[in-house]
Amino acid sequence: MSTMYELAKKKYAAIGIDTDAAIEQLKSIPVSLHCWQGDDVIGFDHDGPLTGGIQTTGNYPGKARTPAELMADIDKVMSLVPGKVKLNLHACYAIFEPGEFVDRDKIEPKHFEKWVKFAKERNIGIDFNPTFFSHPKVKNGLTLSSPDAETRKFWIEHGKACIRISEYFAKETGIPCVMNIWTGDGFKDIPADRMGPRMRYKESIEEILKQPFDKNLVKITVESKVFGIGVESFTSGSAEFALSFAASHDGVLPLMDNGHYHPTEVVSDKIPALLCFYPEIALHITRGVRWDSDHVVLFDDETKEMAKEIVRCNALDRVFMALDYFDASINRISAWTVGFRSWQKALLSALCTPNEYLKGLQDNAEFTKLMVMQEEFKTLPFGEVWAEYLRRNGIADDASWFEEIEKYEKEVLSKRA
Ligand SMILES: [Mn+2]
Repeated sequence: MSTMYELAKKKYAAIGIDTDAAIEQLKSIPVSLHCWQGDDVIGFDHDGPLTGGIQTTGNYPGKARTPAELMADIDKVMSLVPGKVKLNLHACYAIFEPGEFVDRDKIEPKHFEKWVKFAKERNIGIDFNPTFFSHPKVKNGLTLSSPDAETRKFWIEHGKACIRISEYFAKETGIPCVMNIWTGDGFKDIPADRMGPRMRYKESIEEILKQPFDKNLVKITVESKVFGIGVESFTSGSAEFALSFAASHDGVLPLMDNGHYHPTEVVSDKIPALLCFYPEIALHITRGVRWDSDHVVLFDDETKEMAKEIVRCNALDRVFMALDYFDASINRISAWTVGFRSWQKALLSALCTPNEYLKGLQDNAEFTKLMVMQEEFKTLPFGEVWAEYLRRNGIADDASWFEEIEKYEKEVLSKRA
C-alpha cells in the first residue's frame, strides 16, 4: 500500500471515515454505461438522422459503425474505468442478420442475443430503452401522444416488445433490467391543447404496461424532460406528468435526468424529496450546459452533490444510476471514460464525507461550524483515496489511461474512415 494512501487514510480516520470500507463498498455498486456515446445515438436499425429533440454536435473521427466496433469500444472503456459496469442499450441497437430488417413494433429477444452474450461473458447486467425517435413513424413529432391512433398503436407495440426484451435480459443475466420510457413528443410553439397529448401519453403507457412481466425482473421508469431542440414550448412528458404517472402506477419508478430541468433547478435537491415517497427511483446522470442536456459528466459541484444525497440518504440500493450524454466533438472513448470515472469519483467522495457529523451540526443549528467544516473537508487528500481505489480495481493510478486512448485512436479508430 502506498505511503501517501496510508497518510490519507489516517486523516480520514480522524474524522470517522474508514476509506478501506468506502473503497470496498463502491466496488459493488452498479452504474449503467450508455452504449449510445459510441456512435452518436444512431444505432443499427435505420439509416436516418437523429431526431426527437436531441442532437449530437461534432464530427470527431472514429465513431463505431457496427456492433463489433461498438462492443470493442465498450471493452476499451471498461478496461479504463474502476467499479461495476452495467450495460445500457437502446432498442435501435438491435442486431439483425445480414439482409434482415424488423421494425420496432416487432423486435424480439433474438435481435439482442449478441448483446446478451457480450454481457454474460463480462458478467454484467443490461438496462434497456425503447427508442421512440429517429424513425419514420414519429408523426409530426409525436409517438405515444399522437392524435393518430395508428401511430400510437405502433409505438405501444414497440413498448410492449421492449418489455419482453427487458425480461429476457433479466432472466439471461440474472440481474434486473431497468426499462426507461422517454419520448421526445412535444411542440415547437405554443400549443392549443396541452391536456389532450398528455392524456393520450398516459393511456398509451398504460397500454404498454398491459404486457405481463415480472416486476422483480423489469423495473419500468418514466423520464421527464422540460424541452428539447424543436420542442421548445411543450413536452408531453413534463416533470409533473412523469412524477404523477409513477406515483399512481404500481411498479413504475420516476427517472430524473439532471439535464432535463430548468437550468437553475438541481436534481440533488429532488433526490431526497422523491426518496420520501418512492421505494426506488432512477437517475440519468449528465451535465446540462445552457440549452444542452448532454455534455460529458465531470467531477463538478452538482455531480458531487447528487452523489452525496444518494449516500447520505442511505439509498445506494434504492437509486438506479445510469449515465446519459453524448459528445461527438471529442474522442468518444475518452468522453465515456471521463464521465464514468467522474461519477465514480463523486460516489467515492460522498462515501468519504462524514455525513452523520455534518447532519448533527445542522440539527444543532450550528450553521457557522457547518459551513466551516464543509469547506475544510473539501481539501482532504481525496486524490490519494481515489488513486488507491483505482489500484484496487487493477486500473492505473495516474493519467496514463489517456495514453491508452491515444494508442487506440491511432491503431483502431483512425482506420474507421
Ligand atoms: Mn436521459
